[in-house]
Amino acid sequence: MKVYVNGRLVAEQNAKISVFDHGLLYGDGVFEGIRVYHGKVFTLKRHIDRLYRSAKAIALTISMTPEEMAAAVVKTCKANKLKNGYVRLIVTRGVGTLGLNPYQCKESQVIIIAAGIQLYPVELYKEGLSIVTVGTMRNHPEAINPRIKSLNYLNNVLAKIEALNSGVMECVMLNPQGYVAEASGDNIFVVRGKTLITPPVWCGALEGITREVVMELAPELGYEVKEDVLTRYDLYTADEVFLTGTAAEIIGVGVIDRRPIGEGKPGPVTLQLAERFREFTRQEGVPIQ
Ligand code: PXG
Repeated sequence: MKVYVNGRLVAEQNAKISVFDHGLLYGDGVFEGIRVYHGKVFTLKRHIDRLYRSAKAIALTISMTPEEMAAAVVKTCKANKLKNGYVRLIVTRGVGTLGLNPYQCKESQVIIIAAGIQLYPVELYKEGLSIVTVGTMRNHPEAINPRIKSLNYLNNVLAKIEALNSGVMECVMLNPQGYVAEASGDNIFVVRGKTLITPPVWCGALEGITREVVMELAPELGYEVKEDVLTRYDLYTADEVFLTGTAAEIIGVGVIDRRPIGEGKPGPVTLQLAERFREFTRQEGVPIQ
């Protein structure tokens, strides 16, 4: 595997960065997870735009333009002959001193890894995911805004630990007001009749790109989409609940807190949206030539 490190494609074993990098020392940086489907980089511009918004939000100046970044992603996919897979794009604050001061960091570091992806087991897409509500609340927006896709994912990691320790793979995270925010690595939707409801990002959700695509495709299929505050009541009483994310795509939730949701397995709306999404992955994307 060839890894992109600051403009150079190097062998995996030579892909190294400094122990003084503030990405390592303080989780000071931003990242993206991007899919490649059928030889095309899926929703690349949206990911690049979000990366630069995340960077701006933490006052990190990326040492290349968005266009150069997009070209570097495509180049890394090409070097690895990636047809279907997953790209991890990381930008750190760079090498600094053993102190918080980010102004000691001279230049951001850019790393691009084009690899395979570990999905949920296929049967879960038919049977439905079991999830639990966890006690670890989503970061307060005025502490670390959940809209920033930063390298500091401890909030999500702690929630994931709670989920795994409860014997399930994902969880519902609530915000400090007790409203539903999102899952540890996915956005969440509720289906009620012909309406899809997802929490607004101010409730503590990442502006997920899969979420955005679902919100665009759903009206074509006759569904109304609303952003609204959700409580656990809304999850427990929903017709269907599903999660969206770059890795998970669209996955139905069968059980939350040991309560069956709807029929206790992915419902017809979730399955229809998942099918439409799969079709969209064949249409959209920047070709890797
Ligand atoms: N919320 C959070 C907190 C996320 O990290 C999503 C929602 C979904 O966003 P997209 O843009 O992917 O639709 C994410 C992103 C992984 C992994 O390897 C997945 C994410 C982040 C980090 C790792 O499974 N999901």
